[in-house]
Amino acid sequence: MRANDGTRTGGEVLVDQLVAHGVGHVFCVPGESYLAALDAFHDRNIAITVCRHESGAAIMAEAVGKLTGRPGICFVTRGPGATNASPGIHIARQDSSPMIVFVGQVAREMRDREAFQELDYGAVFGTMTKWAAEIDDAARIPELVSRAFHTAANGRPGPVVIALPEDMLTDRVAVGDAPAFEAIETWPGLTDVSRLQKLLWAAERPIVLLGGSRWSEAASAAVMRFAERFAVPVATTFRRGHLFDALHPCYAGDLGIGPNPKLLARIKAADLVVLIGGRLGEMPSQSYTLLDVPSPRQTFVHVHPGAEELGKVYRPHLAINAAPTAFAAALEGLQPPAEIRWRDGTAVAHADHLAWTEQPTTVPGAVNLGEVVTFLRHQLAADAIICNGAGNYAGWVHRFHRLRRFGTQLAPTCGSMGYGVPAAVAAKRLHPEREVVCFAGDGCFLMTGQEFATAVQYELPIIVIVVDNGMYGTIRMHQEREYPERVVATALTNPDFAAYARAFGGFGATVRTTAEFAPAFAAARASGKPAILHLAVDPEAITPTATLTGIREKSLARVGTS
Ligand SMILES: Cc1ncc(C[n+]2csc(CCOP(=O)(O)OP(=O)(O)O)c2C)c(N)n1
Ligand SMILES: [Mg+2]
Repeated sequence: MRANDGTRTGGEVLVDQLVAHGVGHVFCVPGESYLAALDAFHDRNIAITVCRHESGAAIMAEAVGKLTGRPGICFVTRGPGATNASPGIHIARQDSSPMIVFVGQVAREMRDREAFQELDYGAVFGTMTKWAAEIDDAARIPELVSRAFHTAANGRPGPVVIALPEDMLTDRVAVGDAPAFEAIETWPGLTDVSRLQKLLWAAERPIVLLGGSRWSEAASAAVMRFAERFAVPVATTFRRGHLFDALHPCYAGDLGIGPNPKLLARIKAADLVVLIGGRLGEMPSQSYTLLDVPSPRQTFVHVHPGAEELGKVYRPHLAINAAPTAFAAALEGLQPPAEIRWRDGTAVAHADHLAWTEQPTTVPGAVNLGEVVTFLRHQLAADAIICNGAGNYAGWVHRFHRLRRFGTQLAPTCGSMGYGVPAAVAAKRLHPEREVVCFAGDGCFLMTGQEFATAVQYELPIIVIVVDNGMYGTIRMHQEREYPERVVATALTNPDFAAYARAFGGFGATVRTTAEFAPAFAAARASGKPAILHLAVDPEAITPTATLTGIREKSLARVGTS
């Protein structure tokens, strides 16, 4: 119960800061270590989602950061709660998503005795976060929480961990709220823009790559207008496909794992590469083989909101420290050359992309995941949100689904399994009016599948497509490549995922042939419940273009001749 003497508990001050900063959703697993903060939510209009595991809560918060560009918030208890949250923190780090994790902490007078579940959060999360701190004085909550929001969202966004000693949260203080935070825009300078103009005018074969965070619908639209005016080909980097309309005439494709070889060749042959927002990390750079490190042969322009990323791996010819939101607006001021020499090449690039993604490949087995994905392409509205985690199954989703709009993709660029289900729960919680479809492998799904219970609890009719090949397929593929026929620890004995869904109170159906998918999907939709469609796929279908046996035989032949 709130007092009326002008004082508030630390917990109340904390929750009031979240209100002040415009937080609408919080994800948590409760703990006795932050009861006073939990209690303060009772009187405030913030939606709380209680989860089944802190990894789910943290991934949901990261997904909110990814979708909205504003810090996603999660609350977890000390020790095991905090360490359970670490996947989400790591994802926020690598995916540059703004997020704040509030963690309970032992009372101040017990610190440094290794009290119950005590951890040194600065030491544990220091290298994974942008900032890890503990609030010792309730009167400083407004200051430090304001800093947490700014730190998480500014420059290259990322995670912040704030530890809350239990007794601090019950202290009473008289202190004012901080004003709402605003992420700081980083604008390109006039000389940056004119130098870019000159480079574009001098180019013969330019290409633009989009990635990273700090985008918006308006920024994505501005880049599309720029692309149109310059007739320049644009590719999106690993799991950032939603930044550009896949059917835009300038779209050259998705630069992810196993991309269109023609796209790779085009980037290698380009004389100007303009990377906006991303880091071009190990996956999109094809293990750092696409551009030379540190000096790309192509003229390389790197636009990034974090100054520390510029020159970190690649030495740019032109480094522009700007957020994509601001940079995209500045693109409106650029003038295309009178004659665009690369126009025809762009048309070819888009045709190559369409050809690569149009028709599902033929694969062994009765369920063709490519056909399932292309079926959904025509079924789902353009604003449907597609979620996935990590595993070979995702290769079909990234290749054959065509993302048309900003904010329709939730996927871990850091390849963390278990991402899809919690991300889907968060997306549906934020956007109940939009359809949310999650793809998960059999391995991926059971890492965080218990959050299906959260979907049931909050009546969130997400549709989860579990692609069951009875194995950690990606690792089996690598195993057959490196150690053919020596299968260790990659086979999985799975439950009946459709029955799992029903046991939780959701809708479940098993799909054994491609033809069974459409009616199962329609029934899932019609049920109005969270749903799992259990796809029994053939383990031989290891990628859209390779079979397990094919990979094994190829590597056996290699071993035999070496
Ligand atoms: C949290 C986590 N643990 C382990 C890995 C290593 N890993 C990458 S893919 C993969 C197997 C994925 O299996 P599944 O979800 O069934 O998809 P499949 O490859 O079979 O399609 C593993 C274990 C990872 N990326 N993330
Ligand atoms: Mg699998």
